[in-house]
Amino acid sequence: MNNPERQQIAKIADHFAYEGKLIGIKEHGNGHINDTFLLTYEIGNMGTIKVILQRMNKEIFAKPEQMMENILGVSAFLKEKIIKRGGDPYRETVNVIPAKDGKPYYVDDTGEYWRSYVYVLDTCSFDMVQSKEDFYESAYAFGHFQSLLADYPAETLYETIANFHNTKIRFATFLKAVEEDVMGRADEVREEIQFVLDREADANFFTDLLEQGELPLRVTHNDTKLNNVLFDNVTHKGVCVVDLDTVMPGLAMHDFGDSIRFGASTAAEDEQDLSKVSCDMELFAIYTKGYIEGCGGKLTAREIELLPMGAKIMTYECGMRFLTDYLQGDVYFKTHREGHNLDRCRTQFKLVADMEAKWETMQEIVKQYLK
Ligand code: GN1
Ligand code: MG
Repeated sequence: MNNPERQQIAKIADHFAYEGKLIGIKEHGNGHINDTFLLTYEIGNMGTIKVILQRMNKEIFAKPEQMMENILGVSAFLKEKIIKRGGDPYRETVNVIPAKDGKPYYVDDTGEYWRSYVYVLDTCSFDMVQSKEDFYESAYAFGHFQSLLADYPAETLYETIANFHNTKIRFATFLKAVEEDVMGRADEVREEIQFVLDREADANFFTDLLEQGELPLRVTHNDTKLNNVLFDNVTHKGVCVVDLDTVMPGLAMHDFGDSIRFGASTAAEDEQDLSKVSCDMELFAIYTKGYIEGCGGKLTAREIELLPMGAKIMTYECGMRFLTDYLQGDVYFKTHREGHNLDRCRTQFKLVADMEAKWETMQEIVKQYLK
């Protein structure tokens, strides 16, 4: 970060209900959508305190006010449960710090939306699985998150991104992007396009079952990447589920699947050497155990049976989204190099193919929980 950028952030920070003197500004995290900063304040002689300041992506979240209303509602609900269980409400869920005018966000002169969170002390996050135990912890944390929200009034939640995990609609958007080919990139990715087309049935799978009323809609997180769980530095317990931007009614299989596509992969999401990319069955088994246990017996047999399908479809959908964005000129996900979205798409499709090859094993693993 350069000085003018720092000054800009300091100016924004002035509008939040912070106390003390701002002594440090750093970029933070690896999200693909929002811009995140870690601010350090010195409060008199009492030492320092850190807070998160985030610019929300208003192209993607068209109604930031509604998103913040969701987050306030969900986090207040979680806080109450955490306190009842003797937990620490400042560590185990997100805490929004309001702007000086009391609103949960601040709009700057250029129309950008900002928000702030309490920084959860002595925690860390990972972009790749470091140990099996950590992966179990993340699974338990996401499962538990869902189970805590099982009685949340789902009808009060706004849909922050319409049809977010509607794979059927994602498929239609993809087809349109191929047809329009605004960047003239389609010819170069015929193989990837074919990969998507060959699996159209997968795109319709969950939407069809939902229409037939076969699956329960739950309040789900919808962005269950490993780096959306904070781990305690010392105990390595999964302490806090963050990034509540897409908490909406959804499918348990989607939450499960998104974690698998990201965390059970043997390589980074944007790895260019595809020979390194595969879906680790041991990690798949560990996540399955942690997630089912975290959900505390709330998943139906049908949901458990469909967990492998969730993994495959979420990976397919994510790859399709990266490819769509590549075709549309990299307008959605942040990219840091040429062809970044294409690299990401290829890892996802490699994972899908690998899951297809390991399908029987995945079925066997979840079957143990159906007895
Ligand atoms: C985005 O912002 P981040 O990194 O948590 C995206 C997810 C994708 C993910 C792929 C709102 O998540 O849906 O799965 O990138 N979030 C949104 O890494 O689109
Ligand atoms: Mg996110």
